[in-house]
Amino acid sequence: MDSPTIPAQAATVRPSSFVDADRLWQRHVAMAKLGGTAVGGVTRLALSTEDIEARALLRDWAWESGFEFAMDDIANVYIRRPGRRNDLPPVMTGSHIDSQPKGGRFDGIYGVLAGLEALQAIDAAGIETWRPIEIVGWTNEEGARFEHSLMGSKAYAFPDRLESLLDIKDRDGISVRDEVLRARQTLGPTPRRALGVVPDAYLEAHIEQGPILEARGKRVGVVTGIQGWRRFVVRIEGEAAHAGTAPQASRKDALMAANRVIGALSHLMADPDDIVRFTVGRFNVLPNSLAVVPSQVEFTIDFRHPDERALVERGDAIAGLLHEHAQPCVATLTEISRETPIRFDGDAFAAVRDAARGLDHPFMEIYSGAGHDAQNMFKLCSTGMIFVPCERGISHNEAENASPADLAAGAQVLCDALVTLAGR
Ligand code: HGY
Ligand code: MN
Ligand code: MN
Repeated sequence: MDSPTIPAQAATVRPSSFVDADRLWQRHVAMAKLGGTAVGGVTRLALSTEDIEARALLRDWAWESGFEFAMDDIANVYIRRPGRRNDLPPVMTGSHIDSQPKGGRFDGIYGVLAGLEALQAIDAAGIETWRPIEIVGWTNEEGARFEHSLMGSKAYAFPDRLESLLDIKDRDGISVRDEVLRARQTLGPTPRRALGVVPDAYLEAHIEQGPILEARGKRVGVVTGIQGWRRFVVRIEGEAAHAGTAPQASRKDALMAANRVIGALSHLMADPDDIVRFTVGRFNVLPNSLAVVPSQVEFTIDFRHPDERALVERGDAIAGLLHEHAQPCVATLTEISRETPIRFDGDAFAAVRDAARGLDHPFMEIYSGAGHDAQNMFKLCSTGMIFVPCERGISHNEAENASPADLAAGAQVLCDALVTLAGR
């Protein structure tokens, strides 16, 4: 059997030296037009028209660059550069294409565009890798439109979940299945990629979405792990009544009950060390009319922690508090998503760390507060992540910003780490 070969040139010139910061930046600028908002942010909700257009743009760039393009049964898209041994499992890298409503230009799409830039740099360096390298653009990482985050990578890592994920509907009753079909029709004949193919390794580049790298003057973060989360939907059923006539004592006011519940939850989640993350991010009231006692409230809980024990203990206490404080209304609690904290190690983590060491950019190890598709890929293979700073740590916000030089530095680390992994 042949052994992996890398041309002599690569021994002296790192492929990362072919990363083109301006090309990478211009692609961000072009992508940001798809769903671009008036103040420079992006609303590119999962499988919306803009999100489907982004897939078509990625396909065009892949083809222009001479790479293969494919899509799977949940509209994750793949850009592939063959290796010498295409029967071997690929090394994969990527991130998500969708954004939050009024989100930023870099959250997610950076990891896809950095992957494409890395592939082009590897091409320019004249390197033939042993394994194929695949860039993936994941569907619905955010869970904003279809309330199940990390969806595309979940279907990839657990293909038996595909059908139930496709059945999830947005608030207008449109299902993921409907929109995947629309993506397929819009893109036209596209090779179909199978879900569940176990890669040799997975890397993901992402903006940090927090303030640490910038504050410490680092250009690159070698990610050591990701905290876990539990996410719930709470529904409180009360009774509509006339605001002018219904006596206070006999009311079943769902909003007042929600107010008591959220107060109790804030107490439960209080943490002097500021490690717990607790958010009520969506809140809906019915009938939402000035002179009517609210009959129903629905809200979400996003609770995160790096320690699984804390997730279990505080998370399991939510139900009891809810029933106690919602009275005389009736409350139901549904856990819609749960992720255990993870620690990166092994070959993928080492490849990122060694690539960062081999370049001149200041770097540090960093733990991720935000969730990423890497959490699902971690269940399949050796996994690592690369962070770059974002201005003032602002993310999930239209003001999100990152510098061309920092974005390029992260793409360089990705590029060298991919060549190492794909050469094994
Ligand atoms: O919410 C998160 O951490 C990620 O953006 N899904
Ligand atoms: Mn993201
Ligand atoms: Mn996000």
